[in-house]
Amino acid sequence: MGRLVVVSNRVPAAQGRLQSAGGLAVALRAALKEGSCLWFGWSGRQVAGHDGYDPEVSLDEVGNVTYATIDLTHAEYDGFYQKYSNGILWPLCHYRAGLMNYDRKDQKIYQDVNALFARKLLPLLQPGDRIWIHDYHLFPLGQALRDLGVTAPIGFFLHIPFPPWSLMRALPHADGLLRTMQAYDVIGVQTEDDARNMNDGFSIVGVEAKARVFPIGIDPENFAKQAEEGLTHPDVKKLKESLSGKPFIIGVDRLDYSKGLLARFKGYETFLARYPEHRGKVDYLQVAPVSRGNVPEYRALRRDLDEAAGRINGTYGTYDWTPIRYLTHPVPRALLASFYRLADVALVTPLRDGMNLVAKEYVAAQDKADPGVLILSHFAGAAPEMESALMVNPHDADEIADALHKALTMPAGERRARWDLLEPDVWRVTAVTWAYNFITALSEARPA
Ligand code: GDG
Repeated sequence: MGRLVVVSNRVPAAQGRLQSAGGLAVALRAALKEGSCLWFGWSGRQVAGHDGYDPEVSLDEVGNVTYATIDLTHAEYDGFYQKYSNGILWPLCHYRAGLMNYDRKDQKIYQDVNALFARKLLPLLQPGDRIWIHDYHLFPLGQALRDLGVTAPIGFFLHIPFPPWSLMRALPHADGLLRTMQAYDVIGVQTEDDARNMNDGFSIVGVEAKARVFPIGIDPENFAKQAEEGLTHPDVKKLKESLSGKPFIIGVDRLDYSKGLLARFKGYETFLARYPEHRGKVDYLQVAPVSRGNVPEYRALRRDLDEAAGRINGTYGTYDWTPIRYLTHPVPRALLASFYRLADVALVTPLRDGMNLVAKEYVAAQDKADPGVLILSHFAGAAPEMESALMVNPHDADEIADALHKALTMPAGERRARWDLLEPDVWRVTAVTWAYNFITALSEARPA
């Protein structure tokens, strides 16, 4: 069996290599467990750079995985990562063309960095390799590798939604972007909607390619274990004591406009206004670690959220009760699972989301004798698998308010019945099955 070569924009930093750090690392851990693997990408470091600057590849071997990373110049980081990937492709793929800040020169840098990735990866490749490329930062990387003569099987997985062609074509040269995807032997997306949208795009533009659905999941066993074991952690006990027996609502999202945080705060505010009996009798913790803080839209969102949290706390708070506990810094992973377990309700209300792993983590973390209630947006990629949650339209503050009231007053029998329907899928569709299914499809599509 040849090597698996994973390419993603970010590669876990040295200190995170042994443990699973972020979402992608967790999901890929299973795939990287066997055989020998190479993981290639950006180091996370920016350097000054100059004309003719050519980054060195730095190599680090940990167990069976070789991590190969390159630095980017400030100009590459700005044009490729901040502007084109996060300021254009991200909003567009989340159906927010109005937030797109398009500039032709950033597209050029995006293509150049993809070509740079291909050039730096090429000498590291070996016969028998299968290459698996991840996410919107690297749409054209497969084509860039083919242009250099790579004949290995190459697969691409898109972690975020893919919009209908009528919207996608707002991106100048979107047809060219789709055309580069002919380079892939397997193209994976999260949901049937995404596959339909992408395949419609392919057929309109006349591209011979086909997207298939490979929904991502979590490691439920590990997460359930962490949730239970963490209950004895002093910080988890402190949180529990601070609740003084009150029911507890949790939200956990990167501070991103796709997550619907502002609409969620409005929903909570409406809930406090329309259901005064819950005032002072419930606690809501929103964990929203700042992300992409240099992109203007993210800075504006943070200001809006600060203002909304302040307004809600100022309006409904009392000297001994704060309606929203709002954190813009991350909570350690070891605590998070137990926080979910303590929570009677989880609010997962993105306006658009590729999948949303938080919804699955919350379900996995529950005590099966006394599970909490998941409130889930129709627009999360997880929605089709999780329809036994309380489903809401995140744009409708009254619907969120009603769902909160319903969740907080739901009889234990109904909570258990809903959770019993949600839990099996979280165990059936996992990070392991996702990686296994994709890699199997890649091996079948073009035997290495
Ligand atoms: C993209 C797609 C798709 C969050 N806050 C903290 C923290 N987290 C962890 C969560 C979860 C992960 O980060 C977030 O995953 P999501 O799936 O919810 O969202 P994105 O980051 O937007 O991920 C998404 C995913 O890729 C996978 O394909 O599902 O749709 O947008 O694991 O628990 N972790 C810690 N502290 C925090 O404060 N430790």
